[in-house]
Amino acid sequence: MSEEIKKNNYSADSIQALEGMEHVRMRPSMYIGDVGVRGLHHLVYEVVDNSIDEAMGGHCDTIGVAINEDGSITVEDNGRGIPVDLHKKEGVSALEVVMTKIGAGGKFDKDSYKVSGGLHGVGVSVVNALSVHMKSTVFRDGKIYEQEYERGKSLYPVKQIGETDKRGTRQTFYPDNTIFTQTTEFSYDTLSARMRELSFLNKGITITFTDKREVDEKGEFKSEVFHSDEGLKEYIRYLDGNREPIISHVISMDHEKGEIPVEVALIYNTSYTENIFSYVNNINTHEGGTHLQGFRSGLTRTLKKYADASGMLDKLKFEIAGDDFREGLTAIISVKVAEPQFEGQTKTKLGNREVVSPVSQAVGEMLENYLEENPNDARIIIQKVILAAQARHAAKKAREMVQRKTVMGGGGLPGKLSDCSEQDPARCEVYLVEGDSAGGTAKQGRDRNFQAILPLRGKILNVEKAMHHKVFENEEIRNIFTALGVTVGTAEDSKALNLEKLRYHKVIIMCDADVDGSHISTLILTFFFRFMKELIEEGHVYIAAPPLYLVKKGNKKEYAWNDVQRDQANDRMGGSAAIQRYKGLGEMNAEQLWETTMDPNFRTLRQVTIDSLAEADRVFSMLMGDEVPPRREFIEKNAVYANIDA
Ligand code: 0RA
Repeated sequence: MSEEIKKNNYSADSIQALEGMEHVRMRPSMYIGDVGVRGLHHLVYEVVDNSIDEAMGGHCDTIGVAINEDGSITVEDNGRGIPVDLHKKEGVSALEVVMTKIGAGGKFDKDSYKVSGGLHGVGVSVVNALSVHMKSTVFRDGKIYEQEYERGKSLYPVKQIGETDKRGTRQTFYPDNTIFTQTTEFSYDTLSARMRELSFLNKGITITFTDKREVDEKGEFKSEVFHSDEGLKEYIRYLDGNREPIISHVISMDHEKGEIPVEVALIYNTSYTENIFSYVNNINTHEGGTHLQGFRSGLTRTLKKYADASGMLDKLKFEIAGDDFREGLTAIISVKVAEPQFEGQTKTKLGNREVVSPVSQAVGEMLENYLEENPNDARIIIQKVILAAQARHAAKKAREMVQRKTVMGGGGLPGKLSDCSEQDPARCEVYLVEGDSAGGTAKQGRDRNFQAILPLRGKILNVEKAMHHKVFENEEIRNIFTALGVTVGTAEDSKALNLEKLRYHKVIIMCDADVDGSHISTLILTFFFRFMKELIEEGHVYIAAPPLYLVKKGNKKEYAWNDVQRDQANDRMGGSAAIQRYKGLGEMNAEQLWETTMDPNFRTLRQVTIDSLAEADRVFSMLMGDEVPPRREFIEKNAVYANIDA
C-alpha cells in the first residue's frame, strides 16, 4: 500500500471517529437506552464493566466506585492499566483511541476476556462523549499518565505526570447536563444495588462504593464494601433472607461446559412464588431466553425422573406440569456468552441456541448429585411439587371464573367501579383508592371524562403469603383484574399476562399519606409485581401524592407535601397561618382532592419503575414476608418504595 493511500485511510478513519462521537451526542438513546435516570446510571455501569472485564481476565481484584463531592463519578481498578503506547493505525496513544473512538474498547487485545456489558456494551468512549469533562489516569510501568477530555474530545495528548508503584486505571467523569436534562444526580441506592449484584455475579472481586456528597455524624462518608467468595450461592441467601427454606443447602454449581461458562444456584422455600433471575454477561435478562429454557428443561427433566423413580407420584390423579416444579423456587442462572444475541422488546432475551443444552446438562448433573446425596431434601422437594400440582388445579378453576367474567363479559365490570366516558385506553386512567369514603370523594372530585375510580376495601390480600388459587378467589383482586381488563393464562403459559385489552393506560394507586396508607400501597404494588409485572414494566403504574398539610390565612391557601414546604408557605403568609394536617384522604373535600392529587395540571404522580428485579423481589419478600424485624428496620430507614421507584 502506498504512503498516500495509507494517509487517506487514516484521515477517513479519524473523520469517522469524529462522526461517531458526534453521533453519540446526537442520538444518545441509541447507545445508552435513554437519557433519563436509567441512562445516566448506565454511564457508571459502562465504566465499571471495563474494570470487571479486567478482573475477569484475572488481572485485577479490586474496583473502587465513588460519587464525588461535586457529583462526578470516579471508577478505579488495580488492573494492568489501559495501554498508553502509540496506536500505529491511529497515530495516537491506545488510551486516546479507547476514550475517543466509538467501538474501539479492548479490540486491540485479542486475548482479553471481554464478555461483560453485552447489552449495550458500547464502551467507555460513549461515556466520554456524553460527559462535559472526563479524565483518565493510568498507573502503568512505574509511571502515571493522564489525559482529559471535553464532550469526548481530548484536550491534550496523553502526558506523563509522575511516577508510581501502583498499577491500574482511574476514570472520572461529569455527565453532560445538556444531554441528561432531567437530572445528573446519581442515586446511592441504585448504584449500590448494582455494585452488590456485580459482586455476587463475579465472585472474588472486591468492589468498594463510596458516596462523598455527604458525611455522617462521625464525619465519615457513606460507604459499602461488596465482596463475595461464594458468588451465586451467597446471592441466593441474600435474596431469600426473608423466606423460609425447605431444604438444608443452597444447590449450586459453577463450571464451563464446552465454551460457555455456566453458574447456577437455587433453593426451595415455603412460598408459592417462582423467582428465577437470569444473567448473560452480568446483564439481567428480564425476558429470559435460551439459558432460561435450558435451566427449566434441566430442572423439569431431572426432578421428574427422580419423582417417577421414587414412586411418590403413583397415587397422583393429575399430570405434573412444568410450573409445578418451580413453586417456591428461587434460582439464579448466570452465563457468559462471547457473542450474545439479544432479542425481545427490551433486548433482554438471549437468542443463542447453542446455550440451551450446556445449561440444561449442567443443571441436570447438579440436581442429580444433590438429590442422590440428600434423599430427605429430595422427598421434601417432590412433596412440594405434588402440592403445587394440586393447588394449580384449584387455581385453574378460580381463574376460569375470573376469565369468564372478564372475557365473556358475563359479570360485566365490577359494581364498585365508577368508569369514565372516554373510550380510548391511552387517555383513560383509573384511581385505585383506599376505602369507600375516600373513593366517594374521589368520585365527586374526578373528571369523569377520563378518570375512573375503583375503591378498594381496607387491606387487600397479601399475595406474598397466599396460594395462587386464593389470590384468584379474592374479590378485591378479581375486581382489579376485571376493571383493568387484564386476563391471565394462555394455552401455552398458564401465567402469561394479556395486556391487550388494558382499559386504562394509567393505573394510579391513591392511599393516605401515612403508615397504613403506605402499607396498603405496598400490598397493591406487591400484587402488581407478582401478578402483573408487565404492567409495571410498561410504565402503567403510578402512585398519587396527596398533600400532608393545608396552610391557610385569610383568603390565602397553599398545600404542602412536606415540613419544609409547610414552613415556607407559612413564611410567605407572614407567619401564624392556620395549619391543617391531613390525616388521610378522607379529610379532604372533593375540590381539594381534585386540586392537589387528581388534576393532571397540578398533581405529581410517581411512576413506579423497577431498577433491578432481584432487588425488588427481595424488598417485597421482606416487606410482605413473615420476618418482622428486618421489615421494621427497612420501613424506618427508607420510604416504602425506595428501591422500586425511580
Ligand atoms: C487491554 C489491554 C490492556 C489493558 C486493558 C485493556 C485494560 C482496560 C481497562 C479498562 C478499565 N480498566 C482497564 N484495565 C486494563 C493491557 C495489556 C497488557 O498490559 O499487556
